[in-house]
Amino acid sequence: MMRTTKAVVFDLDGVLTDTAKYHYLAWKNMASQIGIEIDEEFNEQLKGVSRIDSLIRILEHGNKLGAYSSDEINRLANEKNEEYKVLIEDITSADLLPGIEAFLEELKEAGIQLAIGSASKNAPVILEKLGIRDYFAYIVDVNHIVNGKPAPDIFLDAIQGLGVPALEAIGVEDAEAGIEALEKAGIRSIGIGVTGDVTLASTAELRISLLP
Ligand code: B16
Ligand code: MG
Repeated sequence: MMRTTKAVVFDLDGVLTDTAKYHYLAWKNMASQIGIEIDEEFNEQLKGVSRIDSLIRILEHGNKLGAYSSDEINRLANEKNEEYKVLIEDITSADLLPGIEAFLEELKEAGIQLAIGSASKNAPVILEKLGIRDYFAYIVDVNHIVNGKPAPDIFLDAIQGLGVPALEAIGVEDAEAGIEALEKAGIRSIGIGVTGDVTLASTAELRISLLP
């Protein structure tokens, strides 16, 4: 059977590497400084969600959204990001999630185009640290994207960047917001630990044979 998939768009955090634990730690510390406690269950809602939107959800959770001006919100988000950057400083290729390197190799050999559709402004730096930057023909620059996940914009930009129609692409995501964004973009999904068109428990199960 002919494979119709010409492109794979990867989410980063939670798919290529587990930076979610560092996002959580940095948010938890920042939130507790302003008297808001968050736990791992609440943190699930922040996965795939942009930096500012994550902070807004935290402030809402603590009933403090009205207490901060937009300047203060930007300052708090910056503070969190400074701590996050320290936490990710020592990331190396040893931090790739299981099976990722083999899957990227398999896709490259098959001539499938690869892009990154991450909500993270830190994505380029993290890809360099992981040593996999060169696999990707296109990396979405979220600085130019107005609506983050669950809006489809990030993934629409990714396939446009590759020049591949939605029907010939598939996205790999670990967050509900990301699966919803793919759905709205008309792109099929592989969910890692989350329900997608194909659902996997772990990145170790990623194989080119799963692609339509
Ligand atoms: P940054 P993904 C997302 O990355 C994370 O899941 C989310 O927790 C984070 O808030 C967001 O990136 C923004 O990250 O603060 O580095 O710009 O899962 O879309 O790769
Ligand atoms: Mg993710």
